[in-house]
Amino acid sequence: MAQSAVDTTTLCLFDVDGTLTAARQSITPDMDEFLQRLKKKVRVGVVGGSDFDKIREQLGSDVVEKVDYVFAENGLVAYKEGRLLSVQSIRAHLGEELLQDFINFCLNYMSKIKLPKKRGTFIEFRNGMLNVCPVGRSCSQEERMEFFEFDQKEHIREKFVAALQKEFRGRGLVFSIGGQISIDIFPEGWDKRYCLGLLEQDGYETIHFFGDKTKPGGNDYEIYTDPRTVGHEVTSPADTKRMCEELFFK
Ligand code: M1P
Repeated sequence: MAQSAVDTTTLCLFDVDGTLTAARQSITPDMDEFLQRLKKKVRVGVVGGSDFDKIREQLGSDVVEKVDYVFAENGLVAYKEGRLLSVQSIRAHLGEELLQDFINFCLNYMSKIKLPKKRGTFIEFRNGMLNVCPVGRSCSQEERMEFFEFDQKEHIREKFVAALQKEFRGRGLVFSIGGQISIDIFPEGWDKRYCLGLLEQDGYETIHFFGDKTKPGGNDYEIYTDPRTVGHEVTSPADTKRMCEELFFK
């Protein structure tokens, strides 16, 4: 039986944590196989807030071969068809003065919070964003969950974001709560919509976006509501698969 051709006018773009995988976990074999099946129907890409190493950890070291696009750090590090397309630098964009003001403020603020646990790597300096983490990125999975639950009760990150918004008003920065333990910081316009600019030259007729943090303040909100995408809100990887089955396999 003849196989139907890939629809190259349609792109499905997936958030990673909570959409293709559980938060910071590896993709399941079932979901991995599903993406390969989907790739025979339409073009497939991923857009994560995390850096490229974390996306590879979660989706596989061959992720750039497995999907058509990998947009790490919201697309600030971009791969297309297995090759590096572009890299943006927050260091050059913001300049040392603002960077140091920001880092100093965060370290000072975090030094005054008492948490159930504190570990190491409180600020992760990435290509296109800074990731600030009160518990410390080197925490264990157990300590991560402990902080996450504590944060839901005490609103540690929401209060931190409010303080950052007050301190850095008018200085062109955005603060986004994307995952369980940290806050992403990047220049205005460098949210997940950044990758849509890179896709413009490829002339897709339809770009479907699937994400779980689609409410205001979530790191999928801007791309989910952008007129250039058809946004789909999902609740888990299983829900993402179910929705795609409905859209592309029925
Ligand atoms: O993909 C969502 C977020 O994943 C991680 O968040 P956390 O470690 O807080 O769960 C981070 O990589 C973050 O940058 C990213 O937005």
